Amino acid sequence: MSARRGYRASMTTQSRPPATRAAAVATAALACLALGLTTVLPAASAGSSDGGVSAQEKPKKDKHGDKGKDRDKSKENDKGKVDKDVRFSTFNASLNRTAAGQLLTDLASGTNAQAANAAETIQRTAPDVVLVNEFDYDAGGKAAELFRDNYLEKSWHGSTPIDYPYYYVAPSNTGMPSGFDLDNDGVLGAPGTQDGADDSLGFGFFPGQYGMVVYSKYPIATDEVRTFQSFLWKDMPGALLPNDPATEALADWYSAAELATFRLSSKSHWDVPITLAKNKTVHFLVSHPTPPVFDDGQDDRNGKRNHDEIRFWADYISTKAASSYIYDDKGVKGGLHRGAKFVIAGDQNSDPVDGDSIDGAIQQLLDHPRVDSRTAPESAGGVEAALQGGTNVPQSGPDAQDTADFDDAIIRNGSGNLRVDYVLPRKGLKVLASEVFWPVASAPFSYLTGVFPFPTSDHRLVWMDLKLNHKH
Ligand SMILES: [Ca+2]
Ligand SMILES: [Ca+2]
Ligand SMILES: [Ca+2]
Ligand SMILES: [Ca+2]
Repeated sequence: MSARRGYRASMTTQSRPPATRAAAVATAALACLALGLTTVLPAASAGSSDGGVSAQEKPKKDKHGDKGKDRDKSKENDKGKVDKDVRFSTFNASLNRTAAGQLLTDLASGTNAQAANAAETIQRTAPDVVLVNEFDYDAGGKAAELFRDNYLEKSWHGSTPIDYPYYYVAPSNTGMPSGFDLDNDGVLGAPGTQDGADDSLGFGFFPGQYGMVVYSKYPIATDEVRTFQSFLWKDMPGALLPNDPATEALADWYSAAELATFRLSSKSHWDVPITLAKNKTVHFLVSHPTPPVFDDGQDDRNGKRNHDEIRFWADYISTKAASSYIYDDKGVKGGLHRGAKFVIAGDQNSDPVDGDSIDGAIQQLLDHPRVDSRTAPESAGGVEAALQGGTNVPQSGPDAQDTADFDDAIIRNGSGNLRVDYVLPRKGLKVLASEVFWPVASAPFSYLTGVFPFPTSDHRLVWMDLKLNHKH
């Protein structure tokens, strides 16, 4: 979901070639391992409609002669030599729909223009590992497979199809009935209504709306994935629990009974270990904290939840003491072990200086002693888009670092364009290159980003190349 909607047109000037990259190298076909893994989640909340966790490996295809132009000379071998970099990416692709099952229908058709644009955006930037935010969840992982088979593996406007042998999806708190009147409007919202969406464990009109999926060219250690969908907000020490301003008691927006079921994550938080080679694992830490907006009133409960959803990863990668309160959906306690490599990715819905998130929310990660945030991905298109004016004018954040094209109208309290999508590596992982995929209007592929109403998404794909040895 976007922080804001509504919009004006943009203008054109300079041009810059987008990043391109060759498809995967040839590999012999492997035996098909169709893993229908199911994880039983603890019954931590009323009305849970959690489905199973899905992950899949599929046989790799022979792709002889499918090399194309390589952005990196070190990739010019296809003989199994080690290459030097891995591209991590985050992309809020707006592959959410208004009704359950609609995304499946769109993806099954193979002809949905917006899905094709989302796929082409991924193809043109060719990440090795990508988090897709706003991707409606279904229990069988069917949408993830249809998007891969019918869109990512097809050519659009002459693009090179991209092959992801691995993906991971799991349930989301969005649209899951809480059984409580969480927005305190006096009514328990019915499923599928606006109030039902507001009263859900995470904002959503049906279970799984605005979910997410990870695609990878490298194996995902599915057995070692940790999910934090059921972690309760109240179990975070010093949680910014919202206050009902109409009462004298503090931090009482949610009743004790509500807090006993209220989950921290508005969607889910996943630690997805990516196996680059034997004993070479990178933990891809992904989430999509709630926008700090909507009908909050004085309690700013979405801003506070956003802050603490971001804080979760800050604690997870911190000392044993700081992460000791954390438990995952299997009941395993604690954070990431100290030596582990990680990349944090996602639409964090927080700009470092502009927008409506709580001051310091994203700095919990940007200024974290174990995170290297020195490289902020940039684009020329973000600079051009700031000419939309309005709220963009008084903003102080660098326009080149913006990743989302939000409403700029001051009269609507539009947030303007913001930096909200991040790929943040652990300190010590060398950053080789990075970009926000946002071509200026006159440049190739600007038809993928466009202007409101957007052809693909109001967010831009962000990628970062990290120096990491790996096979093939
Ligand atoms: Ca309500
Ligand atoms: Ca109060
Ligand atoms: Ca805008
Ligand atoms: Ca901005």
